Amino acid sequence: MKVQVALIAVLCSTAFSYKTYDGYHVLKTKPLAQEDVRKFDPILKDPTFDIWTSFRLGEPVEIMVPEANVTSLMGKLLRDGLEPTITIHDMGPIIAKERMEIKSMRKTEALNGKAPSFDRFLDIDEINAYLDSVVADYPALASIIEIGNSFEGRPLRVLKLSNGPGKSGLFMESVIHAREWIGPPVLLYAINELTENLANNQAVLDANDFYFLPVANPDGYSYTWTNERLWRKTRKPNPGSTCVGTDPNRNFDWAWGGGGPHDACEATFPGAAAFSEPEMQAYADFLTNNPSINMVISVHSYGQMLLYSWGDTTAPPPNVAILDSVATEAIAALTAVAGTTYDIGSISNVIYLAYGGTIDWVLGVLDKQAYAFELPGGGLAGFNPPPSLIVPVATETWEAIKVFAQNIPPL
Ligand code: 0X9
Ligand code: ZN
Repeated sequence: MKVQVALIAVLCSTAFSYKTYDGYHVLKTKPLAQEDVRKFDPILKDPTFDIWTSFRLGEPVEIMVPEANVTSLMGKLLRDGLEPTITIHDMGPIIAKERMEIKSMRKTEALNGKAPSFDRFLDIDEINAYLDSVVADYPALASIIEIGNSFEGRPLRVLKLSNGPGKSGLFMESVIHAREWIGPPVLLYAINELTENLANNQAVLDANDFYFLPVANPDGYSYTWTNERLWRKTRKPNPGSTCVGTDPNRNFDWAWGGGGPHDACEATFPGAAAFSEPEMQAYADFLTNNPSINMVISVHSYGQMLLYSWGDTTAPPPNVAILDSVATEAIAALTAVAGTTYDIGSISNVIYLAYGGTIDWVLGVLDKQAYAFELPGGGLAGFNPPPSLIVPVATETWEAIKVFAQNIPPL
């Protein structure tokens, strides 16, 4: 009996440790004008509020807020003339539904003895199993390179696809921001195209090597599956603060720490120092040590934007003409699939100044071409797109990836 009670207690605590988001609201402002941008400064500093979108002029801002703080945030936004409306009255059911769906699909897969596919999101173990299966099925093409370990000791696993030596490489990475779940399926779909569907993509693999890091922030990504669906940062504690984690996309050693001072509780906390996060240090070291990698694509969500440098200044980089023309050609190919539109431009001009970002470091320090996708979101549900969106997003994005691949600078 005692054992049973203890067991039930353990089961309950496990079942209930996942943050419910019950009562969390999402508020949406009017489309932003230039003079509105600074009104968000206090909201950005306060961890009570979670700004979802990469905000930009002419677009509304979406902010998630716990029930207890809805009135005060509404008041502030009203006073600031930002015309808030409520788009979601309760995030709880959205989070719960996503989880239930995954659970039931896993059950069906187990019953049918079928591997998971692009009809649902995969946790880190499932992603790793997929990468292992690719190596098992295509040993002549595929290999796994462990480029380092996360703070909590998870390996950072890069899948390399190559059919011969001496080629220029494309490196792609996703979920540097843990909650941006639509990223990994886009990378896995590309891997699938270059293996299972190689017959249609032979020329792509003949021309270049490919490196995929589907889980660039494994501790954060794991945490979104076990504890908090909308976690963004790494999971390394910050001495002297109760707030955990660093924004990996502010942790690179390029204009690091700009726009400060910073507090560990900010969503965009850049860390105690550049490359304070072992994941980002490993990422940077890998690119540094593999000079044949001549292009990097960082996959984020959401916002339907294709971004290039700089993030830390509105001045254009020296190679802006190339960056812009490749990006434009890639997005034209993407849009041709189903009409999805993207904004194209530099981070600082399209959204906001961002310091210590991945792609700025790649261009500024390594002098390699780098781009960032902000993939489509899930409508009102932002970071929780329905799984039915995976295939359409992955399919159209693959068309853009092929254009990027055609434009990798040769060795
Ligand atoms: O703020 C960020 O880090 C990015 N937006 S997100 O919603 N994914 O957090 C935008 C910064 C631009 N840089 C890259 N997308 N790499
Ligand atoms: Zn992101």
